[in-house]
Amino acid sequence: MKFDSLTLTHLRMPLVSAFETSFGRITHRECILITAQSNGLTGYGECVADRDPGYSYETIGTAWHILKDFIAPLLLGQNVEDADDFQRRVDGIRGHNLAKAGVEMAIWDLLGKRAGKSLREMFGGEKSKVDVGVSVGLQSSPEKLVHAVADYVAQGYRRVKIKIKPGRDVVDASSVRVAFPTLLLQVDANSAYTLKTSAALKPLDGLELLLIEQPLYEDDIWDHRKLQTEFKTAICLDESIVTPRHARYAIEMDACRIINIKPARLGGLSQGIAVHDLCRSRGMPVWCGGMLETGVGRASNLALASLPGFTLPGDISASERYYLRDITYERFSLNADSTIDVPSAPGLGVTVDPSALDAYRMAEIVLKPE
Ligand code: OSB
Ligand code: MG
Repeated sequence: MKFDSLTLTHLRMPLVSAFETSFGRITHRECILITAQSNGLTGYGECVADRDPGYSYETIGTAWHILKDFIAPLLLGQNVEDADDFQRRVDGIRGHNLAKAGVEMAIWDLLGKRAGKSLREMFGGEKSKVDVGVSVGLQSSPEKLVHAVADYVAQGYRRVKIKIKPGRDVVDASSVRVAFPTLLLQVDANSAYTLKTSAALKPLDGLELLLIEQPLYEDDIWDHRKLQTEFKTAICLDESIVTPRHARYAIEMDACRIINIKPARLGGLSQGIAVHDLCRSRGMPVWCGGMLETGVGRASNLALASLPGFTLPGDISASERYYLRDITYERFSLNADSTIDVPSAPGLGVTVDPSALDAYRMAEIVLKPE
């Protein structure tokens, strides 16, 4: 597959409601849409780096730089066979997984379109619809949080994740648990605790939570092992797992009992599949995380989550939970059984609405072979 051009489009999109985590509050989400042209076909990819280095060290600015100055020159005018070939080419670029993953997604879209197969078919995904939940940000009070959760439950979400941070953990989670005694409920700390301050989380162990996501440092798998021995609730790692090797370390150390797979964090869909395969062979349950993706990234997450090892509901919600107007013509909606359909058209199975790009574009650059 010859790369004729790569277009980077910096988008800034208003969220339906502000999203607050332990690392910050956003009212708009930014991302870089990657458009790859090859032999008359167009492939799309989404780089989920945000404006600020909160979740990841990568930002729109660093991803733009790495994409333009390091990744694009390795691809333009070149024949890239597939995702493995892409990974070999970018192997010399240390880190910057969000940038790499955006391009790999566009490659998969092109490969699927060329073969006339959906990503789900290309991956060997077994499910035509996947179980999903909703991720609810920190609210101004526990009462507001219960209201927000009630609203999502009324919409049909059967699994809810709430964000926590020091001082906003046990009361928040208990309030939701009291209001919804049988709801599938989990919490996400986004690395906001230390081994010392995590003692405050102990009462969570009595709330029948599905899991406690990434309580400690993003670069520390060992201390999560120590914490897991003190909790009967499953610890789940998100930020800590940035390569398939980290997944193996976590499994071998018993650092967690569940892993959140985000292909962006791992550097591409191929790496997400590798972690899925490893976890499946070792009996480690996984689920698909989210990064408030547009319809492009959401299509990609749905295809990945159709693989059989994804046994827990993903952070993949309906389009209307995120954006009044998305950049794809397709909108994803929640089925009555708290599932979302996996796209079946070739590639990602979505089409980008150019007028939406006009509404959200902050900057754009078209890169061509020298
Ligand atoms: O930690 O899972 C996270 C969004 C941005 C950055 C990190 C996270 C999240 C979410 C949102 O929880 C999940 C979604 O896309 O619905
Ligand atoms: Mg998380």
